[in-house]
Amino acid sequence: MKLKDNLIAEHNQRSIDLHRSKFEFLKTQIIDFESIISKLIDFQIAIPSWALGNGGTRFGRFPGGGEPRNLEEKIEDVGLIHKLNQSGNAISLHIPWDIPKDYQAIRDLAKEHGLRFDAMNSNTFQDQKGQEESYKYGSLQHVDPAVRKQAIDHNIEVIKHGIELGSKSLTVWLADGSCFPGQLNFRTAFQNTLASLREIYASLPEDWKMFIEYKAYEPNFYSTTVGDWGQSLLYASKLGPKAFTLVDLGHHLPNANIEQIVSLLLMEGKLGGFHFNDSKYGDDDLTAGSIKPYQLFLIFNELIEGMNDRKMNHANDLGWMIDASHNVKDPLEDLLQSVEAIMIAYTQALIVDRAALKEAQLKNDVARAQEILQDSFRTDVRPLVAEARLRAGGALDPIGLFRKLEVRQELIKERGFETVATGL
Ligand code: LRH
Ligand code: MN
Ligand code: MN
Repeated sequence: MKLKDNLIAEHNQRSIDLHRSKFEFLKTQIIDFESIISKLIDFQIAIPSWALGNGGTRFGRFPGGGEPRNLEEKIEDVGLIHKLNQSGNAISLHIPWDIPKDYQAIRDLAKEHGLRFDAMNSNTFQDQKGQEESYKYGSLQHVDPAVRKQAIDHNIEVIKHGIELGSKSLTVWLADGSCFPGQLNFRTAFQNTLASLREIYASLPEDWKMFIEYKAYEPNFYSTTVGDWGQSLLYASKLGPKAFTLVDLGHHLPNANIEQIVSLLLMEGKLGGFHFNDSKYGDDDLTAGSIKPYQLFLIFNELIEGMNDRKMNHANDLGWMIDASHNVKDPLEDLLQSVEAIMIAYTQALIVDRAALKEAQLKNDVARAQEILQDSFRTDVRPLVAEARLRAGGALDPIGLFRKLEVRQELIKERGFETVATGL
């Protein structure tokens, strides 16, 4: 299903007056709104291929129908999101869930939708049909070199698919770890993993990055071999300049200070990118900003401070991606909400009075520092985000238009209700 440009323009026309009055009011409170708008237009968030259907939990799955049945339909769904909000111009693939059969056709389809291929994700956390060795006791960490070799070869294969599609990065997330004390030797597991990662690293093209994603627990419940940012940073530092740490917001122990982690990784030049989502308890994979929007803002506050300090390009120098799962909402609506929440947090962080904050910090004026941050967080920047979307050709109200056009109903007609779950 493809949306026509005139539908978006007509929809915008209906609410333009209300938008204008809100925007004019906000303009009076923000000094450099034009430069913020151009930053917002440039800022793009990649959509994971596995988040386009209903994920479910280990207790069940309740599909809403019309889910994409193959890579082509996943690209079409991301194209729909991008058409509506003009902020999601990339798709991140997971291999083997998304193996392209015809590279040229896939590249052409993505181009037609204005999309590029973000990080490629390898999968050594599941056994695939016909696979010789099992990952039950780990992959890159495994005590058996044959299992490690199989996992290394898989990652190299993923890089090859990525090269064909024009991707520039590989994300390695490992389920490796242990469920019980004594199950493995921590140092051997680390060293095996490092040696395996070195072989994968050696296959990276010159202009590629490797992202090492950490996770505190699950599916292993006693230890994880890339369990936190410290361990990820160790691997990334030992591997070399193309290796970076990837922060998935749901992969920390409760109450971790993620903004501080982000700040220090940036300082070390080792922050690679993000998997945005939100959580209350664990790796809940909920809509970004739905539970802890202040945390999301504080993360962006550190990002902007650190990126400006290092003269980094906000849009291109880090990998921005969503990693979410949807149990009770329409996946496309949920993803539109996540992108919006990320854009809002980014905008709120852009309007922080940095000179005043620095002054407050130097004077140990704690109350003033808090006022400055909360003043930005409590500013309703939605008209600014909507203005950027409007100027880029997107819809003023993406979810409103999605519903008005009955996109989901159309997708169900096209693809059926009983669609197969692809991916998680
Ligand atoms: C692991 C994870 C990782 C995987 C994705 C499916 O919890 O966050 O990024 O690739 O989920
Ligand atoms: Mn993730
Ligand atoms: Mn996760």
